[in-house]
Amino acid sequence: MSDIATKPRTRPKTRLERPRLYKVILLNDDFTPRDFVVVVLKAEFRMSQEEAHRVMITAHRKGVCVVAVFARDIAETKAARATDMARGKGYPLMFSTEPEE
Ligand code: TYC
Repeated sequence: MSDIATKPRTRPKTRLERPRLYKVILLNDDFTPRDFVVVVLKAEFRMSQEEAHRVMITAHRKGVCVVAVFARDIAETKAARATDMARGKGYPLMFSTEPEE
């Protein structure tokens, strides 16, 4: 084995890994009105009408759409708030989160 491989570390590892980012994902359902999905996207994710409509239509056609990417706690809070907004109106709309690769 070479010297380089066996040499003990002389100082502690100081570089930290960058924290993982999390995707907020919009899931399609058969009941939530399209316009309401757009309202939620604009309110919770600060999207323009056009952007929110595009994301809503993508989820409607494909089943899911990535809304945005955040640090874990922000992604989870926004997904929960957006889902709760729909629950408050009696709609089954769902937002979930998952880590980026
Ligand atoms: N599919 C719903 C309808 O036809 C609209 C909708 C779109 C619901 C996107 C959820 O994530 C969604 N009323």
